[in-house]
Amino acid sequence: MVRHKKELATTNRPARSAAGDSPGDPDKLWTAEELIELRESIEAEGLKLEAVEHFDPAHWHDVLLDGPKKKAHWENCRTIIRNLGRAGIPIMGYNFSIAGVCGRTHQSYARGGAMSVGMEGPLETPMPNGMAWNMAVVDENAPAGNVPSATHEQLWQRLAEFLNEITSVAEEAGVKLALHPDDPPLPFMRGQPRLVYQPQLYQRVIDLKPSRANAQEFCLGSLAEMTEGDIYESVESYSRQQKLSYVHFRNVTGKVPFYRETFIDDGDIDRLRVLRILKKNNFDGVLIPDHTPQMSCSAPWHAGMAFALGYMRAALPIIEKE
Ligand SMILES: [Mn+2]
Repeated sequence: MVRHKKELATTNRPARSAAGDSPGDPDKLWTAEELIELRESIEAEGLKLEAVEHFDPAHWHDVLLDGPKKKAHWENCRTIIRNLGRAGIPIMGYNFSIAGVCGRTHQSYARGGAMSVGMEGPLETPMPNGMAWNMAVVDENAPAGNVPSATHEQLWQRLAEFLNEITSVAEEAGVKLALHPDDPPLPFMRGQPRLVYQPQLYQRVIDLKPSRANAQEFCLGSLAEMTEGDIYESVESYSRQQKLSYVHFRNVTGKVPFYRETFIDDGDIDRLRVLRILKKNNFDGVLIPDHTPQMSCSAPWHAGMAFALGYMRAALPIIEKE
């Protein structure tokens, strides 16, 4: 395997907060007014706001960690979901993960030496106390030491409790809870269990809480990185069940723990085949690029996203005319 030397400048990704990967204010939940303002600012540009992606770890970390603030954090989630509903935003994306997105490497993996994300083997470093969802500090007063390893059954129990506490509120609010699969999808990361690290585990989530509000943030990249299953069968099965709320439309080569994120036209996934399955099953939600390799120019992240969006804009009419 060729080793590359360049490192990704994290500032290339404007979606992050100025403070980097830090949680927000634990006492300041997103208000309906703020969310309405956000939606209206997007509509003023002739666009529609379809989803908010992820709770802030500051607002719900003890739901994931089964910590002492769990009940208050369920209430935070209910409040945020109600506020989304009031603001007319129909989808809340989330990733039910203790360790979060972690353990990837950033190097010039993609075509033309474009900076991209990959994996060079599993990350075994334990999670220090006070950390949740790969955010450095959710509890500044945490004692020294590491977060004890949970089991898969404990993690599923936490999800079951969460869905039991939240789903009826989401139904009333007209908001779908859209679960992202694990990124990267290994059974454990940093000594913590992962939830959806094989395609069939998504079915377990659906069956755990039958509800129109229990839906998927369907990440093609993470699903293709999984060691079992077939990406087209996954798209077929879950889109036929009408469980896709929106799709992360991206491409990869390889599988965990050794894979590379590629340009949309350059990986293992046959994009048009995926689009044809979605069309057959009447998927009418949003496709977004999620993330892409970054091009060498003054706006690396934006150029990569523009390339993916251009590809998608060209592909959709081809599929629609068939
Ligand atoms: Mn994704």
